[in-house]
Amino acid sequence: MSEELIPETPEQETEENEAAEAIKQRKNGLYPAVSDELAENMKSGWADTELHDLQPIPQAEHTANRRAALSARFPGERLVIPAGNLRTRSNDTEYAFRASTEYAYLTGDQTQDGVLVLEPTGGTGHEATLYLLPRSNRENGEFWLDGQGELWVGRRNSLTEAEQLLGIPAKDVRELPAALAEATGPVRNVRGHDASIEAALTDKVTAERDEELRVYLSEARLVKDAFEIAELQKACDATARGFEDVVKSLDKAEATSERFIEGTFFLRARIEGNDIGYGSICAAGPHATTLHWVRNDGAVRAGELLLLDAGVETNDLYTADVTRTLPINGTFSPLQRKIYDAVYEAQEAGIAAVKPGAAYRDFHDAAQRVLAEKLVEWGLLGDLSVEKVLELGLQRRWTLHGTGHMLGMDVHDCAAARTETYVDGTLEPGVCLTVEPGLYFQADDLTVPEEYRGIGVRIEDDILVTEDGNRNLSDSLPRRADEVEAWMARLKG
Ligand SMILES: [Mn+2]
Repeated sequence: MSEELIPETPEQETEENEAAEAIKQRKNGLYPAVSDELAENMKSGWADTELHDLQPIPQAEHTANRRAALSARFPGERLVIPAGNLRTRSNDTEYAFRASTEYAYLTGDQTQDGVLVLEPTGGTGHEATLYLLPRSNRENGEFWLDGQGELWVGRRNSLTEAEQLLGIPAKDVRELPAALAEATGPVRNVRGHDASIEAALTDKVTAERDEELRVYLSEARLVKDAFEIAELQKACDATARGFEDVVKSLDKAEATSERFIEGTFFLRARIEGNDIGYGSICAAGPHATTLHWVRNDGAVRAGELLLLDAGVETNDLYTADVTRTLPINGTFSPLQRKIYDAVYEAQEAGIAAVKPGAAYRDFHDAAQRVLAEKLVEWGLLGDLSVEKVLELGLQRRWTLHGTGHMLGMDVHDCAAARTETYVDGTLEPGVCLTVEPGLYFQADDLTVPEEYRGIGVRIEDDILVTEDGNRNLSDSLPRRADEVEAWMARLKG
């Protein structure tokens, strides 16, 4: 990549302080030190590329419903939901931008620095306005001299185009701080995304009230609408293809490292979606016992297992979260298979407990019970009964984590929801969660037979609660041991 254009210094007599002044002025939006002729030349000769009569994005009717629900919850209050800003990676390079979940959920837009404002209208209801950076000004040089000018970063939608696409009136985001400063009445802001908005609102908001907004937006996403369910299915389907890509290239991973697996899956995520929804866990051999192994720099060896936990995030920012544990050479050893079958059985019990009216905790309890039974059966817990093991939670030395979580735009979705609506809540149609039991025997665990050490198995699927039970959105990937082996044999050819 190239650097931002630095205005040339006109003559030798330019002093250092003049250069500093020039840079300061540029930062103020003025662009000196290019010749008058060039500046004049760059103003004109550009075609009008305004697009007309754009159709609304497919999500527009759903985002309108979501805003209406939000409006009903906070009548008479001004609500401010920022997309967030670019974050510096190093010097003048930034991380890839990913709009805040709250903003994208309510607008279908993903523009950096965008802000959704819901203005209360009299007694009930709100008027939504989207504050965005408009197209670059060509008269003042912003277009080609500013690092965020369209010449550098690409064409933006005009405000009129954004209005048509998103179904929300749009204004220049540079007007927003002053508008917020002038505004009176109660305000709530989603914190943590846009420091300039927080600064503008600092005297008008409270942490408690802002938190209520954040909690509402988390709980609103507990039940997915039809658009969201279709997106999650899309994410799972793309993820399944990514897993197939990995199996097909396992020989190359064996010749290099886990990084080949990470890169292979990432390629699929970028082709079919926006990104990976979280750092891929590409854990071969004993790395499978490290729950969040994302260094992915280890060796991939035949005879060991690969635990791959990865998910494609769609272009509308819904992510899958799928794990398969695969024998790298295509065939489970007897001990690997014994442990794998136990986890499979636990997952089956967990999935069976996902249905409308069930307590959220049920699927976790069902899976933990199966795992505890297996650990007792294998003699790893002495003479203790399964009931006693579960009562004391002793199985957790090897099961380690909860059996699942809500899934959606965030991989750990709805994380701000209150305990009573999430962990202590009841499942209903439209809820989507992961069921992902595992068993992990650390390489240095002296309490298990030596041959267990360094084996980690997790199987994770994305389960939608339906009217009469559930649907496994990721069931295009095999789970049963013999089916996994047959699938791998076919793909490895
Ligand atoms: Mn998960």
